[in-house]
Parts: sequence; structure tokens; C-alpha cells
Amino acid sequence: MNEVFFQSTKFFALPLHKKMELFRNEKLRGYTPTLDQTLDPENQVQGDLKEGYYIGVEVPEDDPDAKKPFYGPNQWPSEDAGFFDKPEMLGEPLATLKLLHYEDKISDPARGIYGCGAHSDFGLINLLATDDVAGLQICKNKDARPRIWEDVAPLKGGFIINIGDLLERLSNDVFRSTLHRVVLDGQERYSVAFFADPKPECIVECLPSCTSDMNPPKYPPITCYAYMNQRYNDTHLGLNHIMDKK
Ligand SMILES: O=C(O)CCC(=O)C(=O)O
Ligand SMILES: [Fe+2]
Repeated sequence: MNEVFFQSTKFFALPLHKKMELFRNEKLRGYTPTLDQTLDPENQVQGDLKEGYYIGVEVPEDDPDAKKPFYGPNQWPSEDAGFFDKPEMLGEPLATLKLLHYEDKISDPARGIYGCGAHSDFGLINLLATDDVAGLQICKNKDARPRIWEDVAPLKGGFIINIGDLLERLSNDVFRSTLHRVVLDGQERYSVAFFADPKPECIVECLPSCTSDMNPPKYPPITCYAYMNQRYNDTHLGLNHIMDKK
């Protein structure tokens, strides 16, 4: 993991115009600048104070699989793809690595300013590695009001496992997704998230073992692609808005 954090620091240190050349595409690969994603629009007055870099399974342009949604080539910096440019790194399934860099700003929840707004991850499961800067908080009971937020102490070298919303849907709420957010205290912060999701065409519907006459399915079936695409578009700014700022 040290090498991943090293490569991440190197990537985010590139000038903004270089990173914007790799602006995220419809394959969910590339750079997402600060304020581009708003994970909790109802409670935020501005976007998250983080920039990110999405890396997916490397599928060359001429591979028939590159026509499928969410499969395709990565957008590497021209200098060198380096450490991440290894097809075997992510393997076959829909798996996305997102490098994250938070600004050295102070969050102000009362005013709706967050490093990362409250959300649960969209897919099945997320492995999260952080540096040793605090900021991550979880809410164990997302239905309770008011919400109680607890700090998750940073543990360099460890992984935090977050259940995502597709697992909640598949399991008919047996496994609830983890509501979490990042509150910054003025220190710069790096983290690395690895999202493991079903293949895009997978129909996500209640598992037979998670339903009964007394407990009907709570969510209608949906393809992984339709669900992820909706959540991705709901939380990222439109492309035109960002390109105006370039
Ligand atoms: O940076 C963190 O600790 C959390 C990141 C996160 O929640 C996400 O990328 O979904
Ligand atoms: Fe998250």
C-alpha cells in the first residue's frame, strides 16, 4: 500500500491542466476535480473538498469488451502509467480503484461544507485504505434522527470494509450499507478506495434466501449498470459545467 500512496501523491501533484486532460469519461475512468462530486446534495452547499482519480480494469480499445458499459482503456498520465499500468492488477470483474486527495481545508458541517458528504457506496463492497490523518466518520444507524456520527480512527496499513447499496438491495436489507462521510480538520489527506461491483449487465435482485411470504423484496430488480450510472450521474457535476472552468 505504501507504493499506492506514493503513486497517488505523485499523481495529484501534477498541474491541474494535466489532470484535466484525463477528465473522467463515461467508462468511469479518469480524473474528478475538487468540488466535482457532491455525495450528499441535500446537506451540502458545495461539492466535496476532494479530488479523485478512477482506475478500472484495463480493457484495450480494440477488445470487443471495450464496447460494454464501464469497460475500456484507462486514462493514464502521459509521463508514465507506471505502477498502475498492469492489466493483471484489477483482473476481470467490474472493479474500480479511486485515488483520493483532500484539500487542507476545515469542514463545517453546520454550513454544509464537507471533505466528502454523507453517503453509502453504490456497489457491493468497498475496501478503503487511508493515510494517518483522521476525518472518516460513520453513522451506524442511518434511520435514526438525529444521526449519530462516530470517528473511525485512521489505521495506516489497515483496510476499512464498507458494505455498499447493491449488497443491501441483493440481501433485502439483511446487510445494511454503511453511511459515512469525511470531516476535515485542516490537514491534507489521502485515501484509496477499491470498489468491487457485479458485472454491468448483472441483474441485482433480492436473493431467494433473503425473502419470504412475510418479508417480500423491498427493491425492484435493476441492472448494475443502470443503478451505478444513475448514482454516478446524480453525484457528479455535468461535464459542461466542469469544462467551462478549464
Ligand atoms: O476518504 C475516505 O476516507 C472516504 C472515501 C469515500 O467514502 C469514497 O470514496 O466513497
Ligand atoms: Fe464512500
